[in-house]
This record gives sequence, structure tokens and C-alpha cells, in this order.
Amino acid sequence: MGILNVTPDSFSDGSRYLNPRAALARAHELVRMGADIIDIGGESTRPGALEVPVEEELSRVLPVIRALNGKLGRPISIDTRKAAVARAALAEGATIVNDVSAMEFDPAMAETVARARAAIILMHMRGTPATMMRFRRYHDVVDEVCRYLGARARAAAKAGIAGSRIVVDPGIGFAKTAHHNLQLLNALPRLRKLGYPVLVGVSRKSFVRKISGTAEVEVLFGTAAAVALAIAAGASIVRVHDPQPMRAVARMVSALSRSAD
Ligand code: PMM
Repeated sequence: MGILNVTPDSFSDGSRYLNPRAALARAHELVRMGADIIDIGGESTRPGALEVPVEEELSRVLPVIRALNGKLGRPISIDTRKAAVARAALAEGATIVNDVSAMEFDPAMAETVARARAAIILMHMRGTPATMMRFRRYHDVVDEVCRYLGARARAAAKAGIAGSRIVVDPGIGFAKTAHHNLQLLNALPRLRKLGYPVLVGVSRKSFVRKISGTAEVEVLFGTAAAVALAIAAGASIVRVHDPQPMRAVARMVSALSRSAD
């Protein structure tokens, strides 16, 4: 999954694709580089980021999704917590909703996704991006994340979303310390036991910078190492800024894992 943040303030690519023409060019570039899904977001979820009004979020993402509809040859995912934004994006051709609040932020989200027969990505977080860094204390982070995602998947099914359209995500970096992130990445086989595909987002995140170093090449290789481990541990989708090198990583790890059987 290639990341396209149409925002002024996202962590690593803020403001680069705020202009619709730059965003369109980037979407096509992500596909050329090997992305199978394009994830488009108009609200930054970096720690401390404030909520963006719905009209503002719509004005960022809709022109891009509208212009891409039918021309990309890849599914479009809308990264939003708001049902109104999801509804509009689905009407313009998106088929996946990536909700970092696991449909808790907006009570209308579950029904919106169910009605559109869209897929949903349910991610674990505590609080909101503005407050989440205050909530980084867990008794057992793996246990809590597995239980939470199981409960949210049941809520999605109850709202009428088919099980085959549900994806779960441990929310790497969302109300987590670097240590929590490492524990969760090692525990992906447990998360897989819920029975849903697992998505993992480690690309360029601050725990990678903290551990691998902050130079561009260090962040890239640190990301690659985390992506490799995630795939080996059973992640089905990796959300990344650099699809070309990460696709190479995915191919290699998949071949190695297959030959181990
Ligand atoms: N991370 C970010 C934004 N959206 N969605 C999912 N499902 N999983 C993630 O890990 C995730 C996300 C923040 O990263 P960015 O600012 O680099 O896009």
C-alpha cells in the first residue's frame, strides 16, 4: 500500500502533495513503483496533530480521488476517521476505508462502510492523534491490542461488513513507545489468529528513526528491516512511502518464507 498524504503537516511527506496536480502525479508514481493499493489521506495523524474540519479534509482529498477514478488501475483507500469523508470518497471510486480510530471516532462510519460494501481497515490507537502520547502505559500491549481489534472486528461484522472485507492493524506508533512497537511487530502471528489479514505501517516512523538513525538511507533501511520482519511474521499489507524498495523486500521475504515450508 503506497501512502499519499494530501496534508500540510504529515510526518515525513507533509505539504509535498497538497497541490492536486502533485498528488495525482505521485499516485501514478506510486503505482509505477509497485504499489498495489493507494492510500489517500487529508488529515495528518502525527502525534499532536489537531482535527481537520470535514470541509477542509474533503477539499484536499476529493479532487484527487475524482481525477484518479478509473485511471489508476489499483484500488484506492481513503484514510479518514469521518463518515462524511468516507462516503464522498467511496462515491468517487474509493473502495477501502482506512480508519485509524477503528470506527470509534464517528458513530456513522460502520453503517457507511457496510452500505457501500467497502472494505475497512481497523487500527488500534488510544485517544486521538492530539492526545495519544499521554496514553502509552499498558499492562500487556499485545494482549490489549489483540482483544481490542477482535472486539472492533466483531462490531464491524455486526454492522453488516462482511468478514472478508475486514483488515486489522496494530497501529504502530499510535499511543505506543518504541518498545511497544517492537513487541507488537514480534507478536503479529498472534494478531493473525484473529482470522483477518493484518496491515502494518512502519514506514519512516519515529521508532525507526530512533533505532536505525535519522539519515535518509538509515530510515529507508530501518523501514526495510521492519517491513521484512512484519511480512515474515504474517502481515498481508504493508503501508509504505517507498513502494519500489519495499516491494523488493516483500518479494524476497515471501520467497524465503515459502522455501522454508
Ligand atoms: N500510520 C499513519 C497514518 N495512517 N493508517 C494505518 N492503517 N496504519 C498506520 O500505521 C498509519 C495509518 C501515519 O503515518 P504517515 O503520517 O507517515 O502517513
